[in-house]
Amino acid sequence: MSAVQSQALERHDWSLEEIESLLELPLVDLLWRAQQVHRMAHPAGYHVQLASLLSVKTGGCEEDCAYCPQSMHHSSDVTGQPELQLQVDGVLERARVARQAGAHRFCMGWAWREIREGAAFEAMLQMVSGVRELGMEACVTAGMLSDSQARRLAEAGLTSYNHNLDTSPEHYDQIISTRTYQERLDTLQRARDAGISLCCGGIIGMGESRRDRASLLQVLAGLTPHPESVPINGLVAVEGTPLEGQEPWQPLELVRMVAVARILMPKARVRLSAGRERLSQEAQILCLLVGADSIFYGDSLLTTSNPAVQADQALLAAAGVASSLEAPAVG
Ligand code: SAM
Ligand code: DTB
Ligand code: SF4
Repeated sequence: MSAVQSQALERHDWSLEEIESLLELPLVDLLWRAQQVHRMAHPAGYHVQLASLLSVKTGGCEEDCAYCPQSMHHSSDVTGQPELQLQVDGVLERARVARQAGAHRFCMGWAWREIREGAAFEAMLQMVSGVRELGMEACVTAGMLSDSQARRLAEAGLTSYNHNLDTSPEHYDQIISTRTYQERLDTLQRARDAGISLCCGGIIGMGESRRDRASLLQVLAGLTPHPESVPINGLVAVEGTPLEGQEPWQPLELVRMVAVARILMPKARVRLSAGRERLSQEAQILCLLVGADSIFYGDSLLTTSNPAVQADQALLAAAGVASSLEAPAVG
């Protein structure tokens, strides 16, 4: 692809109407368009990145995100789990096991409103540099951060900071009251300014409309540059959260969301994230077909379960798609 073609693909000025009409295309037309963009932006063909997740600090979070089982505001709060916050070697051992199983990226989560200074942050920095020394990409998700924390994470070698917008600006106050949309955007900018790549996406199935989904995608595609990774989550409706009784999302709605994310952000890594246990192998293959090029890999997400490693190996084999299995350097 020429530089001119590539620039033409990367727009930041999509209107809400344009995005909404993409989301509403007849499915066969949407599949075709998304595949064309994907193939043009990835001429080397399909390659799925495997990212493993570990919850380093679980539960007891001050934020009130309605979907999250780790919020202290909900009866689902999962505190009391053994904590890994200061166990650098233990975390790195988990990263080594994930690499052995074929993971290319290791993502670590802290159920924090914002990163705190002190021993746990020093340990986080060591975990990041240790994961990088294993030859893996390192991603952290830990809430808001300051400029100096972002700089220190960058110095430790952090590849990517995950901070999701979760939903549209319009639907946001139905979901979270303890932190603003603007604070999320500011956090993303701080990570970006420190030279860390961004992992930023959202969740479907939280009572939002198609227009809300379009609006979330508009904000994501409006970021310059586009986020390097865009996780698309389907709500895992956990008992004890305010969203436990939410009507289940439709698998084809997730396919549509992935497809439009791919069309709007041709080069981003679009990660098929939470909710895969609700998708058949065939629905997951549709997601790959329309441009999902990463999955969370390993039996668990942060506090909920994820398809087994063997099932994912069977999925990639059935789809005929290469993974980043051979990619990590040995270190
Ligand atoms: N506390 C940090 C934060 O909020 O950025 C990091 C951890 S938080 C659990 C990371 C992301 O996981 C959330 O932004 C949300 O998009 C996703 N998530 C959490 N619970 C979920 C659920 N039940 N279903 C789908 N996605 C979920
Ligand atoms: C993302 O977008 N999804 C992941 C990761 N980034 C951190 C987390 C999903 C969490 C699902 C609910 C749980 O397991 O607690
Ligand atoms: Fe959960 Fe993160 Fe929200 Fe805390 S900030 S409640 S960990 S999603």
